[in-house]
Amino acid sequence: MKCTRCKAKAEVHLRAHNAGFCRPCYLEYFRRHVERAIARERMFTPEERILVAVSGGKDSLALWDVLVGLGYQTTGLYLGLGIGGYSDRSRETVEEFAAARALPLVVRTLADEGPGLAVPDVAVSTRRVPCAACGAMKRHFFDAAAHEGGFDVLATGHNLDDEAARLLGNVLRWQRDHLSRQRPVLAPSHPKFVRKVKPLYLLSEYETAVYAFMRGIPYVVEECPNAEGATQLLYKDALNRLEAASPGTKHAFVKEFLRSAQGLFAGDAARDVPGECQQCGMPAYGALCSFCHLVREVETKRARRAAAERPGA
Ligand code: Q46
Ligand code: ZN
Repeated sequence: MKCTRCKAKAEVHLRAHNAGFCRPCYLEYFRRHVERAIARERMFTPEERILVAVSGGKDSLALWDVLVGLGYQTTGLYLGLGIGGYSDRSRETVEEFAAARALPLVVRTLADEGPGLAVPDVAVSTRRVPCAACGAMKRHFFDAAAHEGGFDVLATGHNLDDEAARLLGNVLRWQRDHLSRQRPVLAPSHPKFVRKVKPLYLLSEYETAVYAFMRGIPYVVEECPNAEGATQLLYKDALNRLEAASPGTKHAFVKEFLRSAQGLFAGDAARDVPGECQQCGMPAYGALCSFCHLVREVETKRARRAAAERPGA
């Protein structure tokens, strides 16, 4: 196959777009695609400061790389989840990426926060599934870091496969409140929140992997061990089968939802105006935000367990 742009020998074939690209043209295609998404959705401007949440995986590092290449002002944010060797390797990868390019990086480690909040420990203490505990803590630390650092925007590396799987899950259960927030740009609902954006929302996992490979970005290939068996993977698998039979399905699913249906749910989000958490001051829908609730639960349950284990108890 020949490159769709320059007619040289193609190195990558994108069935969903019925296009092929040589290496330089592919990198150009990817950059332009991100640039157009940023402009079309008014995600941010060159004057704004962007905090990029990086996990060490291909998507977030490809995003950071492409934003730097496009000249945006970026800072990376890495949150150490405390998930054994997986977290150690992710942190190393992110630190090496930032150091090699002299990019600013903020690192927070859950094990060092509050009473010690490594994901596996919090999951055991609160009898939650690890991903539920992890999700609540990630949201809190991302929001808090963006607010404390005075950033304008928080960018994440969610790609088309993530968005399609999330959409499928939301549609299967008709979760109107989730559908109302499923957008590539989320305006802040409180002065302490910042705008949240997903510049890769229409680029597939395959496309970001090819970009990372062609740019020579070392990334952590292994998935978080807790991802195994997650419902999200089941949806991704189903969508991959549909995509194989009918290329372009994922793209159409997400794009058409945003174009024709997402607005129908927008009213569901209008009521969501949070107050402030009495503990940490971040936005909250009750007296405490869900993160501070979680921390309190960890403290109470650990204290109870310690008391029960004391000799003579
Ligand atoms: S939520 Fe769950 Fe992820 Fe957290 S515990 Fe791992 S799989 S990292 S996206
Ligand atoms: Zn709080």
